[in-house]
Amino acid sequence: MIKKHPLLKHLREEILPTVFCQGCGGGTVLNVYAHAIEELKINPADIVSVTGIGCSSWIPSPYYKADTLHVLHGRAIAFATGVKIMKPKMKVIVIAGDGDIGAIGGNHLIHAARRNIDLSVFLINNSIYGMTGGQVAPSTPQGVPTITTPYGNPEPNFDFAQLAVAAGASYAARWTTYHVFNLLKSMKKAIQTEGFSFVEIVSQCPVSYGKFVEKRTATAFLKSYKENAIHLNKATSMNKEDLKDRIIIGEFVDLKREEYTSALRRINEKRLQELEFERKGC
Ligand SMILES: Cc1ncc(C[n+]2csc(CCOP(=O)(O)OP(=O)(O)O)c2C)c(N)n1
Ligand code: SF4
Ligand SMILES: [Mg+2]
Repeated sequence: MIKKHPLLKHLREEILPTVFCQGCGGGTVLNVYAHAIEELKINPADIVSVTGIGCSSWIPSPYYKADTLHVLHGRAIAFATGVKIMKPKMKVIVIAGDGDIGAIGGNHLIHAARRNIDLSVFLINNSIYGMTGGQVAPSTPQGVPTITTPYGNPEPNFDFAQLAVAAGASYAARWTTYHVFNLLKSMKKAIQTEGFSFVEIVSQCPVSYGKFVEKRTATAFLKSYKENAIHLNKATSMNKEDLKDRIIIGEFVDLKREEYTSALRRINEKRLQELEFERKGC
């Protein structure tokens, strides 16, 4: 008898195999995510996954077996905020693409980090709009030609991890699909953080980026992540020129400050006490 993989229970087995293209980083992220939930011994019934539209959105919906909100492109964090306020005990986890969270949804990202609402946000950064065929994204490196920037992208790209730090995240890290063990540790830490946590996952899209934009196989992507990644501790003593084309990996922030829904509860309780005081006429 063929033994079933123990992590298959985390997936909607009836719709496997996934629709990810061969070599897509989405499968690796799904694998690491299932390991994180398993190792943390979290009951998937206590998770609400929220996502928008894009290939990366398939990781939580439909493949990961938990209650899921698959919402409008760019609005995952906004819906997740509503879920967290109404269901503060649930683990609310947002997994979506760089276009979804960092372009159309960028405003929700910075304000959720500023509020320090207890969400875990995993942004899959494949440097492109993968699902729609390779349009430029705010994460596409400057100079790279895409379908919508055939003469080279004129815009500098966002540093999402640093953006989350500047906006007020309690935890922020960046890894790649090559650094799976570091990624696993960070995902677990993010899920356990009481406050806004953010993990940027640099991932390969061998089809929309690798084929149309810059010819590169999945293996070549992983090799480049291995060779070009540099740990934050080392990067801080290097100059801008030496850091060109390097991927800075590591944990950018890990701190504790008051979480948004706790602050709301604190204010509500105080107001209720005042009303009670007024009602008694004292
Ligand atoms: C409001 C809205 N605008 C645009 C689209 C079209 N659209 C669907 S997915 C997508 C981009 C996906 O890119 P990303 O979020 O990076 O995910 P990926 O496919 O790369 O994983 C776009 C522009 C849409 N569905 N809704
Ligand atoms: S188009 Fe790119 S991101 Fe989408 S499934 Fe294929 S390889 Fe993955
Ligand atoms: Mg993308």
